[in-house]
Amino acid sequence: MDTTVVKIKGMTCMGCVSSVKRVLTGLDGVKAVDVSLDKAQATVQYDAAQANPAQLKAAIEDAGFEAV
Ligand SMILES: [Cu+2]
Repeated sequence: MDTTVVKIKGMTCMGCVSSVKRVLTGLDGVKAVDVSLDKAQATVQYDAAQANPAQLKAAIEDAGFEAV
C-alpha cells in the first residue's frame, strides 16, 4: 500500500472536504482518505497496482478543485 499527500487549493468549508473525500474514496484502488481543510491537503492510501497520484489529482480537478 502506498500513501501520498496531495495539496489542494479551493476548499473553503466542510462541504468541500466531503466532496473531495467522496471522489477520492470512489476511485478503484483507494483504501483510505483523510482530507484536512486546515492543511489544505488530502492524505490518500492506495494500491499502486490500481491507482496513481496522477489519477488522484485528476479526480480532484474534476470535482472542481485545484490539485497542486
Ligand atoms: Cu465548501
